[in-house]
Amino acid sequence: MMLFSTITITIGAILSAGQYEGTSIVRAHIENQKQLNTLRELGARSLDCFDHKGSTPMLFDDSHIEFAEKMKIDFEVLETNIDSYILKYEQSREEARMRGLGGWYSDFKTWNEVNTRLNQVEQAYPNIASVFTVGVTHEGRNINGIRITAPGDSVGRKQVLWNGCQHAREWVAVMVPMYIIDALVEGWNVDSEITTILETTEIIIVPIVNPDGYEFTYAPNGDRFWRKNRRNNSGSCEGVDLNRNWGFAWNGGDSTSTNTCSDVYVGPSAFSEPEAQAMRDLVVSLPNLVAHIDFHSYSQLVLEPWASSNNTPPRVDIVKALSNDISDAILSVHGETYAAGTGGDLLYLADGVFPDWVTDRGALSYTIELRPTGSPGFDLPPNEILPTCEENLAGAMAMLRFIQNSVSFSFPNGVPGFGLAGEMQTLPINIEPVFEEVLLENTATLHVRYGSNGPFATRSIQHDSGTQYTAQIPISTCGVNSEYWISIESTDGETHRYPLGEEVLQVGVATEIQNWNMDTNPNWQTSGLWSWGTPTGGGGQYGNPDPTTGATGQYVFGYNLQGDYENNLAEKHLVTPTINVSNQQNIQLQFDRYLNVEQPSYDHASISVRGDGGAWSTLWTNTSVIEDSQWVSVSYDLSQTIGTANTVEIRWTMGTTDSAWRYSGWNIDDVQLLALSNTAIQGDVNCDGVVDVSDLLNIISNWGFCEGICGADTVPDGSINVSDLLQVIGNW
Ligand code: 0X9
Ligand code: ZN
Repeated sequence: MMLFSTITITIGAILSAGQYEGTSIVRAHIENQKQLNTLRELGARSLDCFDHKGSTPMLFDDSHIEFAEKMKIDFEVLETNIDSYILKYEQSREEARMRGLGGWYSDFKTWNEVNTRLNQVEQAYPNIASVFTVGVTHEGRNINGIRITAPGDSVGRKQVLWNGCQHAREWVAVMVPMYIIDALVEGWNVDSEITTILETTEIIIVPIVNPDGYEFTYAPNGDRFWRKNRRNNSGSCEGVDLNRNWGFAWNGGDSTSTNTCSDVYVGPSAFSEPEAQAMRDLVVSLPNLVAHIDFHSYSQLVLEPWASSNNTPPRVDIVKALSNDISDAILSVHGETYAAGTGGDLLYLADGVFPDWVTDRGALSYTIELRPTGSPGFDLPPNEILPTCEENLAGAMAMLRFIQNSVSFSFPNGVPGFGLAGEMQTLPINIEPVFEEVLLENTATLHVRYGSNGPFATRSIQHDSGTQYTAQIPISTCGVNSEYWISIESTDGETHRYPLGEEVLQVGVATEIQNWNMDTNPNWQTSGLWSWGTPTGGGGQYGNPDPTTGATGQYVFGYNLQGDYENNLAEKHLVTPTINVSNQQNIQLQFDRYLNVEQPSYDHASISVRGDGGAWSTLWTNTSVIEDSQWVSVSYDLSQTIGTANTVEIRWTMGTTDSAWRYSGWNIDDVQLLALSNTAIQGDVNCDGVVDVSDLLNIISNWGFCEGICGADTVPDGSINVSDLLQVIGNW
């Protein structure tokens, strides 16, 4: 249920006509730092999240156009009538507000509307939410925050800070923190996870750090594209970039300027601005601050520290484990990609930013750039507000979940969906303390059972070195899924568990239908330059060259083992023989891939499948450029595509390709066709489909130690004993 379901209909402020007269939106092609600096000094503003070299949308007035022409900076004019562009956007907002889909989140909200809602939340949930003033701006507005935590003594609880809108025009960065507030208060005593989290954690949210600037972007005589605060610089230009005013690497020269007209003006000194001071003092007042997110828009990124350099941040593995968790959680909601990485890798370096200052104080701190990825930039269509909020709530929850456990568990190769019946599935794990715990490395334990009831057997997890461990998950012989969780103890006597609470991970059971390890030539049908042999490390005009061996052994099937695929290529296929799959269910294709291919506007790589000799259907095709630099294991579910067919053929395709840019193309190895079992019965030791006396007898006749995986070891603890008998009886 949504809070406050009444929809307020307010007509959005419509900018007075003529405000942007003499200004155009252009696409500038900036060749070097000098051109960029000069444009910046002249106050030409970028409509990317930030100005940069290369091709970028910018606001140019006549003086910028004159300068660009003189400096021979290439540009195209995209829009001369900015006022009508803004008017159109205002109309789309007004319509969205009238339609009211998404309730409060149907349209962006002004500073006043945000304050009203904060106060409503406090009134509706006085036990767990309290509004407070973080500080006061140049123009005398309050910067408001809200604290959310379970009733009772909150001293010693972990603290988390989320803020939005250091940058005025990044409107969706206000809506996301508001939505998270709603979800937390509404989840209290309703959602068990949120309730538990609020008992151990105090969450502080400041939706609008820069209310003066924010109001200016709505004001009739304001400026929709305003970024900075509203300091009066006593000259022709106002404002300081709050996200350049922080006292870590302040005015360091990476995307900073001392020109008051610049959008990245650093201010007269570090922390010169009341907004930055207020947020700084808030952070200083949080003794247990463990994690922070500074929300911005746009580009869809989860940015790790440092912003100011390419140095490695403290606790880098943990920093990355959490940013990957956040990015994965976001992706899982609406399929939107928010790449995780550093500013240096994904965006640009920036000095004097909020998260660097927080990182330096020892907390985990990130910048999240919200939707969209590019155009239309800050003017996110109103119907994308709610989905953006939903996916970032998932990201915020991932952060809360992560810090609940003071130990981080991560899986460098991911967690397996299935393993082979009767074999051990190897699972590499990284285990590392997030806070100050010291781990007892030899206490790492796998808790595993077949099926979803009965006791868990314990097996020790091997400690390899440093933070690296390897677990071996037993996969049952009769097709019952394995459920497992992992634990480790620390010197303070605590046990840390993954996943949290009572959750478990599951791995399915697969049996092999066919397996081609490619060590001998399977003589599949080929066309073009497809062939079996040893790859030679050739090619790589773009992307990476071919490998020099298989994933295992020396041989592979590849497209041009000598080098790159050709330009202007028609589709060239590699086709397996017809494989009998009658009576098999849930068929999976798994193989090792080493693929380099240009993005699909130009070149294509794909996999198709057909059942019973019918029409080919595409199982997978590249949706972006692919540049493998190592073998990757991939798997695909065939069951939807082939239904109940009795035979199947699989086909890999290289092409079509366009007339330029060659890549090294497909290499494939260790191709397996597997069937996933879903009919198995727990306790059925001999796999005959019933749990009966024959299973008891089987256990008794195998009584004792079990080497590897044994059918009779139904509680997979490596010994066949009374617990196995009880398991069979329990499932009779
Ligand atoms: O430049 C900024 O302040 C942020 N981007 S925005 O487009 N919203 O202005 C990015 C700050 C963090 N930057 C890096 N980690 N490089
Ligand atoms: Zn920003």
